[in-house]
Order: sequence, then structure tokens, then C-alpha cells
Amino acid sequence: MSVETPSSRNPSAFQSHDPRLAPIAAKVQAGERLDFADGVALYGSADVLAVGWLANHVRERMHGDVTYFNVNRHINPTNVCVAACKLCAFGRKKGDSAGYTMALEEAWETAASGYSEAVTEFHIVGGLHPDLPLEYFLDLVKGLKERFPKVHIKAFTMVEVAYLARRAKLTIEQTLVKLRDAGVDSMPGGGAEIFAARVRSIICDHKIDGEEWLETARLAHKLGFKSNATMLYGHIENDSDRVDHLLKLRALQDETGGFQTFIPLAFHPENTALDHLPVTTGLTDIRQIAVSRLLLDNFPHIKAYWQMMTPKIAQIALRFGADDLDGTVIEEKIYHDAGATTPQGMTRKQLCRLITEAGRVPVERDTLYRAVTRTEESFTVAV
Ligand code: V47
Repeated sequence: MSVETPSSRNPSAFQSHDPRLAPIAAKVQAGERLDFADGVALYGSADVLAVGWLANHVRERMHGDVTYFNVNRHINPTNVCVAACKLCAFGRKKGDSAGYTMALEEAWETAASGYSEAVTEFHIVGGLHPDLPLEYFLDLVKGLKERFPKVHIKAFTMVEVAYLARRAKLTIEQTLVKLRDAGVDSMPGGGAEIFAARVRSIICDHKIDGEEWLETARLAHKLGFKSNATMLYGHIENDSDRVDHLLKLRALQDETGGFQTFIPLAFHPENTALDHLPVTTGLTDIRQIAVSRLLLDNFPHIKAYWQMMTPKIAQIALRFGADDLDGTVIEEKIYHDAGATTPQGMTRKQLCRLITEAGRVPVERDTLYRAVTRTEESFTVAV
């Protein structure tokens, strides 16, 4: 079902009671790039519906009604982590009774469970384990490729890559080449958090800094990897920090073109060292999607990650700038350890219902946004 929304398709129909939005709307409608001050104004505007209207206008200009989802499975091989980030409820110190590390066989079995929906992507992220060598991760990926040759492996954040390189005493490039040779196809967007040093030093002191994250992404893109990018919001950052983060990503994208999708991640405080902070509201989440779509004019896709936003808010986000919901996921640990109450996974049917009822057209994609055609337990990808 496709619902025509004439007001959103007609750029001249823009209206707002916030005079600061008028020049921004003119730029958006002319396809001109927004600047730092525009970003701050979009975050500060009380007229969230007008901000959303503009983002929806851009989203429909780029994708029409098409809304992407994929059939994926998350695998978190270990939660043991040398970092002790205040933002995180997932990581455990070595020796902690709640720590776990999957033996390779166990990781491969985890990959196979839930495979009945013919998964097209394994999404693999985990802790910075002090003892697991690079070879463990290379063998993990090789074993997955042997067992599931058609499945795309999106694995290891820039933070994990930088840590593995340091431990293996290799350069980032050498490490990336080894990961690529083992079978890593692309990289997820995590670990970016927020680049502003003042905030980053408080919420994730032990991670690589913003410049190193960007440099690792730059090197990955130069080697031909596609990757995503995230931003963690709703903690102690301010609007300028958010704009700064988005514009740094936009600048790198101008240079490399390697980013596919931007995923804003709302901070979940439960069980973290920042559990005194409130959870984000629906309006903050929706606005974040909209501002991301408007500032990241060179990012093809904006993802409303339903696991993090809840299916209900993610569905609304499809009319505020998002064109992707992510996937079936099957088993999620990072947000659920931090208090998320969303389901662990969704079926294709459930995702399609969310999309269709938002008046959009669901398109199952693979990780590289090629349409997937299915027959029962197998799939083919349009090339
Ligand atoms: O880097 C950790 C975030 C990220 C919390 O690329 C938290 O397609 C909220 O990157 N509250 C990992 N967020 C997940 C991730 C991701 C997820 C979905 C899709 C993709 C993709 C990437 O999760 C971490 C961090 O930013 N995170 N703890 C928390 N308490």
C-alpha cells in the first residue's frame, strides 16, 4: 500500500510558526547544504513537525516510499571488555561471573540458530577482550564463511579494529586486510558514540578518541569496505556536540563515500554508571532522525533502529526522515542489558506490517542495499 501525502510531496507547502526554519527550508528545497548554525536551529526549534516535514521531504526525494529492512542475526562473541565505559551495561571485566566468551563452535552454532529465516547478514560486535588474539576473530569469520557462504559478514566496530591492531602489533591497514581476507565484508557503525572530546572523555574514556575513530573508518573505506556510522545521544552531550558529530561524519563521507547508513542510538541508562540520567523521549528520538536526514545530505540511508527506538517510534520515524528499520536481529544484548524492553527479534512479516502501515513500501535488502528475492528458505540478491 502506498499513501500519497500531497503536502509532503509539494515543497511549496512548507509552513512553520518558527521563523528560524524559513531560511533552512529554502536551502532544503533548493538542495543546498545546511551549516552548523542550521543544525543548532533544527535541534532548538519547538516546531518538531516542521523539522520532520523537511526531513520527510528529503527522504521522499531520495527514496520515495521505499523502506528497507533486512534479515539479519546479531552475534556478540564476548562481553569481556578492558574498557569500562560509563555508557555501557554490556561489558564485563575479565573474571566477572557474568562475563562470557563464546568458543568458536558456540559462535557458529549461535549463527545457525534462527537461520530458518534465511539470514542475509551476520552483525558481529563485542567487547575488547584482553586475551583473545586476532586469530580468534579471523577463525570466527572464516568458519562462518565456510558454513554460510552466502551470508554477508558485517563485523567489528572501528574501536574493535583499532584494539585488535594494537594487540596484534599491526597497523590498522594490516589488520583490516587480514579481516577482509578472512571474510569480513563490511563494518557496523558502533563505537562512534559522540566525537566531542569533553563528552567522550566522560562517557567512554577508554575508547579510541573521535579522530582515531574517523581515521580508522577512513582507512577502512580506502580499502574498499563500506561501513555505517552511529551517534549515541541523550546523555550529557548538547546540541552543538550533536551537530559537530554529524558534520564530522559528513566531511569524511565527502572524502571517502564509504558510509552507507547513519544510525542514531538513544542512550539507555539502566545498569550503566549513568543510570541517574532519564531515558530519551519519543520526540527527541524523532527529532534526531529528522536532523540527521537533513544534515547528512551525502549519506544514502538513515536507519530507525527499532530495537533501540521501539517499533512504535521507529514506525513514526519512517515519516520523519528514516528509510530503514534494520532487521530481524533475533537476539540483542547491548540494549537489553541496558534496560531495553523491546522484543529480541521480529519476523519479516512483522517488519513489513510496520512499514506498510506507515504508508511505505517494504523492500528487503542485503547489507549493500540490493533487493533480496526470497523463495522459502533461500534468497537471491539483485546485482
Ligand atoms: O557502540 C552501548 C551503543 C553500540 C549503550 O551498523 C548503547 O547497522 C544505548 O553500533 N544505550 C553498538 N546505546 C551497536 C551498534 C549498532 C547497532 C545496530 C546497527 C548497527 C549497524 C550498529 O551500541 C555501541 C554504543 O554506541 N551502546 N551501550 C547503551 N547503554
